[in-house]
Amino acid sequence: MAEKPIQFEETVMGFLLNHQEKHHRTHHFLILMDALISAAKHIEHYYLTGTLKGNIGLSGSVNIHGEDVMRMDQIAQEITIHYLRSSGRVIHAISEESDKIIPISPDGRYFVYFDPLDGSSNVRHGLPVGFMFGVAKKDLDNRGDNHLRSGNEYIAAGMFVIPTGTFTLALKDAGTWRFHIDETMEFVRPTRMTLPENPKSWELSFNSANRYTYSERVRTWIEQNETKYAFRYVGALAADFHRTISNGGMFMYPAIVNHPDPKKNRPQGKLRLMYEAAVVSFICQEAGGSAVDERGIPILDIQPKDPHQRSTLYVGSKPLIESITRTLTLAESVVQ
Ligand code: AFP
Repeated sequence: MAEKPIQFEETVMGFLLNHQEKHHRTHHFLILMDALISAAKHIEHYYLTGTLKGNIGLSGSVNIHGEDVMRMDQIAQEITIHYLRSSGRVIHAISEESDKIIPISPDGRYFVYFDPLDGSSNVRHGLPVGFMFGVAKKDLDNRGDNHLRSGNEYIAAGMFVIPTGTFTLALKDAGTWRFHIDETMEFVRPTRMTLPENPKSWELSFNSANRYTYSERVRTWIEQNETKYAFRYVGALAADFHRTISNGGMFMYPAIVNHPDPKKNRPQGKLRLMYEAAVVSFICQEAGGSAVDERGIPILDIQPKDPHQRSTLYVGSKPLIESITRTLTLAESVVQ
């Protein structure tokens, strides 16, 4: 039987090199991306061997959000900081796992906002988690300008769904691309992603256990629309949103305003703006979708006041975001 010809694929670094050349940009961004990709591969290795190496338990410490930190969260944080430092291209980083802004290289060029291991509740089950990041660039003419960047100022955002070997990357005004890991542990075969226009494949994704804690207008929207679409929820934003990009539809994490235990209300939502909501919103916009918060305000327009600021999130296919925005911005008098 004839030997199957060797399949050669375009690698992510080859793709980025062409992108930089095409736009007459520098090598600095390539070095940063190489660091982020190396971090993701290293994290995936530790995740895959987590059970055998005994790394899937709690670390015994609690993060700024009052959540128990998993041992894997610490490992992913340590790995990411190592690679960002070795790149020499990052001024400071903001991470879900660090209370404070992390100073890295004073003469760096970029700010990096990341969640090293999103979906901690899936870790002990070996289920999909995410490594998510957003990148913004410093204003080279205004060295002192370290202000927190809104999503519209990001130049790139990406998410690795671990341990599936998939990487989704969005580049400012250059689209959203998906890559798959090959036998040489290279991310290859850049595939342009756009949200499917045909509602037949669309899905809704939200924590249905919370639905009675949402506002009346959100509950009404769900009742009026949920029978039209399939429903999927993994509990890790990167994994759930990975599906939304592929099948279309909407992922939402609304405000929790009617919780039987008022202490558990989250009028600002649960997700963090800079390294969760803005990351998926940037990826979604470059794939032809959009994203708003509970006020109907575009997520990418929100100027962060705090590195760990929370945000409500509705992200996905434009017609669904327009529909939920109409409901969210309806005059109070109409809702009653
Ligand atoms: P953890 O990292 O604490 O598991 O939270 C994951 C997350 O930030 C995001 O990935 C999920 O979409 C969302 O929270 C899940 O929250 P619920 O468990 O409240 O549905």
